[in-house]
Amino acid sequence: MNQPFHHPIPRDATIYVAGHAGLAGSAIWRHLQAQGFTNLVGLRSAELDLRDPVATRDFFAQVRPQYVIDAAARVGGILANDREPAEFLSDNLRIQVNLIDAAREFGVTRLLFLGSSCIYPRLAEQPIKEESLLTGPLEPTNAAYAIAKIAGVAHVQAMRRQYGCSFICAMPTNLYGPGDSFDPERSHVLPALIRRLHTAARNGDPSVTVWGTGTPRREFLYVDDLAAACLVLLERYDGDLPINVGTGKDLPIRDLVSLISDAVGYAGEVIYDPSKPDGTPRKVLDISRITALGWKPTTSLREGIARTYSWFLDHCPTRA
Ligand code: GFB
Repeated sequence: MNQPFHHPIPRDATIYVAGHAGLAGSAIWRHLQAQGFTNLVGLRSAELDLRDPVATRDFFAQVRPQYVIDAAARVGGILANDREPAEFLSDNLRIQVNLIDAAREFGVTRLLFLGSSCIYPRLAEQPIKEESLLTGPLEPTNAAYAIAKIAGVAHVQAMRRQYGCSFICAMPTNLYGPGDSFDPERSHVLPALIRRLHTAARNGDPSVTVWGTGTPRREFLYVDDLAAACLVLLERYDGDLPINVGTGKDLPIRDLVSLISDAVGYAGEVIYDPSKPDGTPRKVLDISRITALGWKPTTSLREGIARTYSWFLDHCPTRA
């Protein structure tokens, strides 16, 4: 029988959080600090462009991180992914290749690569198990991003097989929370709707437009729950399969609209715009593997939306 993997990380270990200023990275940073880690390293993209192999290698040679969490990526919602496939493919491939190669070269003890649930086939059996990877065609609106992330998984698996690196992958579902992008065109659906419905409520608009048909189903994970999952995986998991991180529960976009309308106090009409893409019809993860490791999500969608809305009110211009 396999022994459970148990690798407590010393609290003074040098941990590099790539992408520490982003939605996922900033939550991971907060969680590691709260757990007593004292030697965290993070650089903004203006200080270190991870698309540059020489700069990335120089950084590893100088800082010698012992642990690496790769939360650095070009990300965006359905429209940004659909309109800019070249950058979503190229930037993400370059960032992850440079990080994973440097981590191997400089003897990083453990690396966690973050992917996305969009790596799975568009019509994968639901809830989606990790084994579904590469069993069918991808959703076209985010195929470029997905292919980059699948290459990252393959790279990590190759490093494990060829060099014995103790590197692993996690596949989070759609994330949201404090620090998200609320850009009306480029962001993901949850922050986009917080902003749009908030603005409509404040202006007393009689109607708002929501993209697509409202029927696709999505799963949403509060980003602080992802952060806790990352530490659990680094300390308790060492295998080839990417591990799903989600809630295991999904809902139609129409129901998300209702929840957000309640949170921001919008009572007007909602008009659906089918000229905008729906994307994949359903995407909900099977989370039995990570729950067996002792992690589970703790933030309900209603609570997470309330916290995210509060963050939005404190940080984003309300004249939007
Ligand atoms: O979050 P989202 O952009 O990405 O969109 P995906 C989810 C659903 O929300 C789609 C609808 O069915 C959209 O039509 N939607 C409604 C909206 N109104 C809006 C709006 O104002 N903005 C946005 N963005 N959507 C992403 C991938 O797919 O999932 C990324 O594109 C990434 O690569 C992410 O993997 C996790 O869930 O469709």
